Amino acid sequence: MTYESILYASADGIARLTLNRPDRLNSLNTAMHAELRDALSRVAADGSRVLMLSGAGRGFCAGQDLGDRQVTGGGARADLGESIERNYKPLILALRDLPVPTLAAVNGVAAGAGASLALACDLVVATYSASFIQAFSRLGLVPDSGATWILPRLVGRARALGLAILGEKLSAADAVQWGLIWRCVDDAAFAGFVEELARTIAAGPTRGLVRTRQAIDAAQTQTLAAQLDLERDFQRELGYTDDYAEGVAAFTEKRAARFSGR
Ligand code: T3D
Repeated sequence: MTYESILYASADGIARLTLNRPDRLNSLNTAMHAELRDALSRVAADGSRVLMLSGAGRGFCAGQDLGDRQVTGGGARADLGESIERNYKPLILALRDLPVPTLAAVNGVAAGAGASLALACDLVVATYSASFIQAFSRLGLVPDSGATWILPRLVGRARALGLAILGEKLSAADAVQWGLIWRCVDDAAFAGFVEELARTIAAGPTRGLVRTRQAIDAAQTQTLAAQLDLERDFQRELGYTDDYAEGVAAFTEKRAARFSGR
């Protein structure tokens, strides 16, 4: 598939996926959704060990392209449920189920489903000048693309509702303080910081890191006993991996581990 709305390249174990409609703040249209689905299906197959998601230009992603939602004469209505079912739900699930760790490099504003896209990643880092906006209430909609699921889990009910009802801009610095994202960095240092982070993750025990994501997500709905069972099962599996053998050998030999993701 030829990409027109995104850029995708994989090298040195890092899959770099860039939303690439900068004049529309990388808002999501039907073509971009199709390209994202295609690119995400390639990530594991091309040997990548981490996915880095970012945006071209000054924004990360402004959510749904509202140019596709123009209502003329106040009469038109759209089946947004169909749009969620066809595009947003598969996108968030594909990201969440990706067999490699995911890193959102939020280079600018992330609004509406654009914020949800970032928050679906395992690590979210942002420039100081970036911001997060639950823009949905400005349109009379509910937060979507997993926002109602992830927001209260990350920041608690009071802050989730405040963000969702008021639709105000949350600065990257406040997003860190609130526990919405992992870290924010000076704009000038951002590119180098995310590159180094992506390299670190790609060189890590990526199979175990994905199991870690799955375990933490499962804990949202499980009892402690069920979670202990899941940890047992994952640990049993990981105990047979090359990465575990390498980790123990590296510790014993007092050297850095060389993980393979196997
Ligand atoms: O519909 C469904 O399928 C249901 C699913 C919905 C999911 C959603 O994401 S709903 C939420 C949709 N997104 C928004 O409501 C955000 C709309 N954008 C904004 O509020 C602002 O653009 C921002 C706060 C994000 C950034 O503001 P600012 O001042 O930095 O930039 P700007 O000047 O508003 O935008 C720059 C350009 O991008 C501008 O175009 P122009 O005037 O230079 O030709 C603007 O129209 C365009 N743009 C920004 N966001 C969108 C967009 N064009 C289309 N769709 C957008 N979402």
